[in-house]
Amino acid sequence: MSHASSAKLFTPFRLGDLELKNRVVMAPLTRNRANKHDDAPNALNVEYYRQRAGAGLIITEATQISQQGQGYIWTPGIYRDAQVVGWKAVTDAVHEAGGLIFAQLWHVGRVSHVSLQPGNQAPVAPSAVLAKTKTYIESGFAEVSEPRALALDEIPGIIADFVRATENAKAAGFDGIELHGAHGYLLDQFLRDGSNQRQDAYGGSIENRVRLTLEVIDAVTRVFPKERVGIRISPVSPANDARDSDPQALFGHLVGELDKRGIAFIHVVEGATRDARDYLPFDYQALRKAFRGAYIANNGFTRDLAIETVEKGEADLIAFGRLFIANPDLPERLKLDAPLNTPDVATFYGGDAKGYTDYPALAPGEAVQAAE
Ligand code: 8OZ
Repeated sequence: MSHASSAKLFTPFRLGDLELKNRVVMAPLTRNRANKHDDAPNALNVEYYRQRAGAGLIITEATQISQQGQGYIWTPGIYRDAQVVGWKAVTDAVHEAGGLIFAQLWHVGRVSHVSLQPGNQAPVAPSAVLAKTKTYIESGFAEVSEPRALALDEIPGIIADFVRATENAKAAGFDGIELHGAHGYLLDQFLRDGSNQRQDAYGGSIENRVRLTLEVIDAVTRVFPKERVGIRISPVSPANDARDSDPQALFGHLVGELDKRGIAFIHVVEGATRDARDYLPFDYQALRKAFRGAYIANNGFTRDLAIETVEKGEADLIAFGRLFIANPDLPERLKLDAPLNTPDVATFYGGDAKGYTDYPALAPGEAVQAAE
């Protein structure tokens, strides 16, 4: 097994019509540093993404498709003109630095707080079931608010918001989009029987619970070609109180339907988010085998495990989160087996350049040393 810089992880990968320069993906990472007045990306965010353009592919932090879709303070949006302008500066910088970047499109559903919602209304969800989870608002951590169930005639509006966000992503120069179908947010809430108690066409059977996600996929692939659309899922993660009685059957069915649609990738958070990879038994390779597009694996990968997983063909691409926070030049460091900077948890969410754009890349001398 090759653990050298010649490992497959460091070789190019063809994702649809795009050529990724390596198989190291920057995972979506919530950093809460958008403009405070309009949730638009700013010059600091441009610098952060530009520094990380050595990734084979960057997936942006989760980006709300509407104000209703926002669940945390100072996360960026992609529904207003100023936000599109802000994102255009990000994509320009990444492209100039030789990178590729997809926008992660997000509706939080019930994981929100009235203070973030239009008119301080209740957050929306498949069903009026409160999630046992916290969010953070201007004053700090807070329990999420009681949600209300979306009416059947509101669902086309949710799909329309995803479509508008996708049009905006295209206008902002993104190479594609990833739907946030993970971590107990709106699409995941519809998927799972722990949060979806609807009795209409969007609830009940697995076929009904996957309906919204597939309708969104069908709608956004009329804006971006299917080769430029992916989705993130987290089959067993308990993040944000996500629960389902049979994740293997649910996600097996979903991935089969995604395969028929020919989208670019599934991005799978294996295990519990930011926690154990073997949190619950689940056959991830069954999903990989059911899907002809690319498989991006994520969650707690080390250099060795990433190299091995790609070498064995168990994933095409590996997404790194926390290591990319602390190491702007992560692919180069991994390739050289150079030392890694340690991420500082205290500066993950919110703040300024500290813990955001001030992690050092390897100096040329260090790179030479590491290579020896
Ligand atoms: C950490 C903090 C807030 C949000 C996710 C978008 O878990 C998030 C998120 C992560 O997908």
